[in-house]
Amino acid sequence: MNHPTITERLADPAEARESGRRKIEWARQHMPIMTAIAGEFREEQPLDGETVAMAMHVEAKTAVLTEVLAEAGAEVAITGCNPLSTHDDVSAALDAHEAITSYAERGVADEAYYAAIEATLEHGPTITVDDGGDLVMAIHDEYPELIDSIVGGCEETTTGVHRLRAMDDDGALRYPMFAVNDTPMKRLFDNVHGTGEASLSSIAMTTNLSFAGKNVVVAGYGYCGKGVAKKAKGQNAHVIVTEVEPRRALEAHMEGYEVCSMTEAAEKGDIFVTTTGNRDVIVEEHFERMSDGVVLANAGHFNVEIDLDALDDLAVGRTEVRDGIEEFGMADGRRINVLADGRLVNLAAPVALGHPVEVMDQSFGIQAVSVRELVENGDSYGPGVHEVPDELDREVAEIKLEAEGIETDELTDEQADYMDSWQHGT
Ligand code: RBV
Repeated sequence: MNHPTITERLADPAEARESGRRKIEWARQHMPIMTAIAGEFREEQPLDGETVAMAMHVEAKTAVLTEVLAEAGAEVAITGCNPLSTHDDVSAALDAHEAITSYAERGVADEAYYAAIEATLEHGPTITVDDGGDLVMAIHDEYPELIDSIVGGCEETTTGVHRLRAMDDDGALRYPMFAVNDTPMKRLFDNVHGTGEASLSSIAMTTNLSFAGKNVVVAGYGYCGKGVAKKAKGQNAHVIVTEVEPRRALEAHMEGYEVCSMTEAAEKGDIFVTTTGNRDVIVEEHFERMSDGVVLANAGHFNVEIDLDALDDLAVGRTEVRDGIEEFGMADGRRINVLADGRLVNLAAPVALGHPVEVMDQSFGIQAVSVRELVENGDSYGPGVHEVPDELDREVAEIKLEAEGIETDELTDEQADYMDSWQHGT
């Protein structure tokens, strides 16, 4: 195991640790779900003897999850799931914890990025926690010998779950994986509000431009696209949605958004945000139609939605016009600005902080109870993709409602019977 930890790579790890620690403490203060789960985990030590490997966006909220898993008795090895989303100071603060090793470092090239994933796996995980599926892929491709001792894993994001389902359909997935992304407590909040707010705030902070009065093109009207569209409308933009799925296109239409093809949208848009999870969403024919000064940002997991190779081919020059903004100059004088190298803007822009703390509290609350479930009942899940049991999702929702001081009604026995019965009519 010779890949260096973040501590070994930093010039002043002590200073970094101190700054990272403050970020983590701030996040933890605003994470009532994680605080409640941490209390239970410290007392009951459900992960005693387990080794958890994580590949996630290494910043303050993720650090809270990492520490809570360590507090539950696990040894944890962590690395990034995107070369630009790591906060080195947070990574250093995590690495200082006796049960945690962090290999995450911001801005590393591909080779070091994958070497860090391998270093994480050298710890011999019994549980994996992924955002995008890199650990699961590396295990199946290069470390299949680990599979026998792995109880299971958790996947955070839509793209990762999509990859896992494709793998499962091919009969290639060899251990149980929870689709954390698909739970209501994750997807209805993180994907919608988290992606919406964090993407727009990162774009605003990076460009210092307003959304008001602009044409904002949102590619994809899934959960993430809905969030981006709604928040952009809330900031007085004219929102244009592009879709490939007819029902989603109609849904966007009935929400009052303009819906058209990307070919048409390319001519109208001032700011473009891709949220599809697919590749080649904005390509050469679109770049050719765009106005001078447009801003392009991606909010999907991978940097494949905007065809940067084609844009580079068209460009006569490339200039970093502001931190996190690259201007591609076209032969006819138009300028096309790309944020954060086309990587997910809410995490990879230089000023990005990731999703708001409150939504990550929910997502990571589900991660924590899913890991606990794997340890407690892992034997009952076969290889493949599994839904997180609904009672775990409810458990996390109830902790949050209590923390917010929100009371809900309860079904009476008569109501519960009524809902379960098929015999009642008029
Ligand atoms: N995400 N993590 C953060 N740690 O700040 N922000 C967003 C953070 C996750 C989110 O859950 C989404 O599913 C995934 O990043 C996409 O990679």
